[in-house]
Amino acid sequence: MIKVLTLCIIHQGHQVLLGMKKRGFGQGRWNGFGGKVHEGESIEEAMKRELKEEAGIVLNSYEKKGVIDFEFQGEAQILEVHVFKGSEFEGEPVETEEMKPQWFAIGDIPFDQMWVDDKYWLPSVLEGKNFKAKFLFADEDTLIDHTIEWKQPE
Ligand code: S76
Repeated sequence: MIKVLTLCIIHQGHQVLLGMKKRGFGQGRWNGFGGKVHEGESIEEAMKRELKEEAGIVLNSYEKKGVIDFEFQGEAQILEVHVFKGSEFEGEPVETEEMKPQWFAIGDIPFDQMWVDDKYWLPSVLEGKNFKAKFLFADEDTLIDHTIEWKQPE
């Protein structure tokens, strides 16, 4: 069983916009914005909808950067996360029920308060690389194994 999700990191100049997840999966961690792709919706439509819902912004420019498969040991479901990097948007990021947005300088990204996989892929994505990865977790805090394939942007 595969669940398809989106994840978008907003990157402008020397800063990234992350959100503190206030409830649900990943609560208490800084993360990109995203969520489940709904039936009848494209992956890109879902990515933009989630940014509007979670941060109150309308995205005008973005690039697809890769796909990550997440597996949690003992769970049948694979999370297939489509990763985007956004740049131009309209509106001011606002706190919503789900997320509290905050800008971070690239050198101050709070990796110790993020999903443990992020430090493996986010820095290179911010440098412009594309990738495909798999991460196997034992539980939400424990990474068992991973593989990452880096690709030249098309
Ligand atoms: O960067 C991440 N965002 C998530 O929502 C989940 N990583 C991750 N790993 C399970």
